Amino acid sequence: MPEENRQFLLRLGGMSRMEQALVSLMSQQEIREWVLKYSSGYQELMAYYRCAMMSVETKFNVLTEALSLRYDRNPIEAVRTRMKSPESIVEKIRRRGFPLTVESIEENIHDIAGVRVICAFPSDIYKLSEMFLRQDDITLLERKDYFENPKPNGYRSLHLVLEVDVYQRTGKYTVPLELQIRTIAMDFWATLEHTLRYKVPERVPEEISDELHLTANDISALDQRMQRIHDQVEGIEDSQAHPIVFPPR
Ligand code: 0O2
Repeated sequence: MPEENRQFLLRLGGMSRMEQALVSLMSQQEIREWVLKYSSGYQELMAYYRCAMMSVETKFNVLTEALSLRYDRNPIEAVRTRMKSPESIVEKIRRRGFPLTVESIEENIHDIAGVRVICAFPSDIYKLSEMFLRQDDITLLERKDYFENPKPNGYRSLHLVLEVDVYQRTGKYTVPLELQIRTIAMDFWATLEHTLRYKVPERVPEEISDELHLTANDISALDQRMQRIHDQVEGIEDSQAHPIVFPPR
């Protein structure tokens, strides 16, 4: 483990010399377990993020329930949550040149808590985000529309950096969270690509990167075709719909 990471972990807990000596003998996995178990400042911060994540997940579960009652098709296919791993936090804070402290993590990293919503069609992405942002205990901090403006590698998704109200014993806190909304097809691509390339660009040969880019474009074209089919089906349904008359005649 790089010395910088070790120093960061040391600072998190305010450890005694003996504990520091112990940590210096630990493997990365053991340090990770140590952080999760003992480091109170880090733990407390992570608890706030987990609460924000649970709150947003619940909001989407509530939306799922409401939309299932109201329409034949619920646009929410799946809701997933993830907490950024300590390794990924350290990597991001170092890459961006910020100090490795709990305060700096809190101030500078906004995607520690993440919620991902998967939907069937591109148009669902915008419908859902609009519906969600109407809730008044959510504040939009930043919108990154990689669907409209794909990343150079072909990644497409809508990212919303939010501030979520979290109520604790000592009062109300606002906690940042990243919401990602994408289609099933793009989720399939992004999951594979993330494993292969996003974290270790230097190890992925160019021909694989190029191939991945082409597959992202294919997936986007497929999404557009499915959207057109969906719009046509909806058009047919609308034209055949009979007004519901109460009481039934
Ligand atoms: P994890 O879940 O922590 O392992 P940066 O994080 O510095 O790249 P930024 O602007 O802070 O940039 O964040 P952005 O663009 O919103 O991306 C954050 C997350 O979006 C990533 O988290 C991925 O989950 C996803 N993402 C962004 N770009 C790509 C991409 O090109 N391919 C894939 N598959 N996913 C992407 P982490 O930190 O990578 O993941």
